[in-house]
Amino acid sequence: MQKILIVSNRLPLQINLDKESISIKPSVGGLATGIKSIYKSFESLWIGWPGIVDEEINSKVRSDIISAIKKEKCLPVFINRKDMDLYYFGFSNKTIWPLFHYFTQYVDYNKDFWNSYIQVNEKFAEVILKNIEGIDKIWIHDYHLLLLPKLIKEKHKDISIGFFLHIPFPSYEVFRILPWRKEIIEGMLGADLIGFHTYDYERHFLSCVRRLLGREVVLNQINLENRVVKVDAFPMGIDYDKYYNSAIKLQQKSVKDKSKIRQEIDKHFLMSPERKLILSIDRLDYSKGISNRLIAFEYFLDKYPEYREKVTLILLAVPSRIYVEQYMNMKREIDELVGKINGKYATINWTPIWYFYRTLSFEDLIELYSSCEIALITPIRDGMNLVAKEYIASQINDKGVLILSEMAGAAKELNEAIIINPNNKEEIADALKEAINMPDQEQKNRINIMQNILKRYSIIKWAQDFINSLDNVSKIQKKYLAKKFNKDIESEIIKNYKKAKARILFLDYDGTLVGFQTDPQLAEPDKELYKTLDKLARDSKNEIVLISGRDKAIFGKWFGAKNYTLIVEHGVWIRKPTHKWRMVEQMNNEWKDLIRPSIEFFVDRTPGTFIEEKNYSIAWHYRKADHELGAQRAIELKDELTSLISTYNLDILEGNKVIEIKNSNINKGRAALHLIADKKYDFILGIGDDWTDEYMFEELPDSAITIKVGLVYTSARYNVESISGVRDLLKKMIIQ
Ligand code: ADQ
Repeated sequence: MQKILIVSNRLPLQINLDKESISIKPSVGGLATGIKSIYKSFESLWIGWPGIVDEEINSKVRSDIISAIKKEKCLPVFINRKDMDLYYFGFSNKTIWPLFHYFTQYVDYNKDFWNSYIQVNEKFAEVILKNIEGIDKIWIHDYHLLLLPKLIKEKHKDISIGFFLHIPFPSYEVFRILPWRKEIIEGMLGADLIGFHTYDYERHFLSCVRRLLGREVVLNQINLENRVVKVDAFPMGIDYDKYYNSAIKLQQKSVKDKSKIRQEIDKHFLMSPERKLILSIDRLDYSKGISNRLIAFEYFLDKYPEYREKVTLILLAVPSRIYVEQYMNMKREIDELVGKINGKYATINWTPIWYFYRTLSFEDLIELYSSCEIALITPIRDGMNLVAKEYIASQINDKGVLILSEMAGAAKELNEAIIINPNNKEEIADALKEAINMPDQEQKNRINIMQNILKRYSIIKWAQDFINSLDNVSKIQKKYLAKKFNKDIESEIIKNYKKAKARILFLDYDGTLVGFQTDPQLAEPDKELYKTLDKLARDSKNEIVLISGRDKAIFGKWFGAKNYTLIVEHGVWIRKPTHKWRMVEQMNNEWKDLIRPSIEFFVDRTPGTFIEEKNYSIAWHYRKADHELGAQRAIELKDELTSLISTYNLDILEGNKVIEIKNSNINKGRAALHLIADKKYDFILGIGDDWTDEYMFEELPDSAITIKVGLVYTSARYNVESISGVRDLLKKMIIQ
């Protein structure tokens, strides 16, 4: 059975120390439920902080805790009070939390916080590494452990690592503010699969990878030197059946068995049957927009006085991070706002807001969910917001209206809610009016659609989906590994090379034999390269072909006097040693005048890009442009050229940071075929690094050895990691 390690800041259990005896209560939170569902297929271990700082326990209690939680398949990472202050209350909650929720004014950039964050992440890594034997997968959770994936990957590159972020990932413009932004992104990239709640967070992250690290991103795949990383959205669900069934069970209870809160609510309905209850539940956090909600509620009572005494807002706030200054201030502000609104509108028979500041039992929570006609959930930013989903799951009578902030991840799935902007009090007030007056049939339709969505993508499905995707990434990586160049493949090639009587070597130039330069004119061949190619070309059994997108002039200058065959402009021109340039096939280039103005327009709008005009093609280079803007404009340009392309029988070639438009009957594949048609070769080698070389890999006969430089999708037989790998292989051939 495979073994999986789950890692989160907190272990999913509550430890109670009574004098010296220990009792443990497993947590029933959503995450724990989802994870449990994958335990059927895995042996598992959960690593995290047990919830007690070192200073509160002596060594005996410590070892008792270790053995007690071992029975729950958990392993502790012990943290002292100082680190808890700096790493948890500090960097996690005073730096990352506000920044990732766009509260940049609250961000504390404190070097001590950062140092402790590194240390605690290293501490987690240490515990994991000590227990890594037999582990196949690791699933790391949330913003407290952003550096951990890299720390593990560095030591164990074969272990599959997944990372899931439970909070938003902010846009590049916000994320870039962080002094340690690169370290954070690099830390996350240690994972093989990175999951977010929504596509927006995913694209923000990919944009940061592109802009901060200049990494190549293809769709949702990041190509690192030796590995691909997948990024995807997995909207976290809830244990739907648990909420729905509990609501049914509670409804069926006899009057005497009903909870205190239920009896209070029943009394309320008895006295004022027409009055509607509006529910607001959150952890007390500035990201949840509680003050905005209260201000909007006050505005609603002002704008629509006819609803006074017809509604009651139940405001339930769960104490959270109570010693952090902003949280204390916020608590004070909310207390005052509630007091002000109640003071302003209350009557003898009516209190506009019932305010609770406490944690509730699961049963009471369900009672509240199922007895409130409206849920008002208005976070300023929220990764997902499970309360919204739990409210919907608890509506067993096909009634209930959800008013939800568009800034909550859940809004992406729950389209049937009334979606509002939490900063627009008029919109919230109108949404309340709409909710109060929503016909029963419409409520039913909306609730049913949302319940179906939540039923389908439950927390269980979420966890399984994540793990399946992690397995798929491993498969993709293994596919690359199977093709990855190694000593055995190399000796096989050299063996065949030695045996062969007529050999032809097709070698792309930029990105294959030499590295990329921001100015293409600077990528001149070096002495060592000349030496290698000359030696190969000297062997009478060899034909060396440099096959490139470059133009005649530059290749003529660099290699004109050499004993190599040159194919340029992706196969337009060919020049055999000592011969003149000739065209591989006849073609016209009248279309260029039509295409050029469109490309010039892109050059004007995209700083750092330029046009390279070749005889039979036009290329638009964006290597020097801002990474993301360049990639974006490349997509736009391709889009714009689509109709011209089909009219004039043209092709768009996507090279490495270059888009080239050319006649469709020109490509490196056709040119290569042209050459091998002349003679019977028993050793054919093709090496290249970009999409233009794929034509060559595809057209060359099956017996050819085709090699792609870089670990990306390819139709070549092998991948070699870098240019130096290519040069090494060529040098080994000379020695034979
Ligand atoms: P949170 O910010 O904690 O989670 P949320 O997703 O709403 O926010 O989860 C809160 C949980 O607490 C819910 O399961 C709810 O039932 C429970 N709860 C709320 N009030 C309670 C009360 N008074 N008593 C007892 N329980 C109460 C973070 C991110 C979210 C993301 C989750 C999961 O900030 O955006 O949805 O993680 O990834």
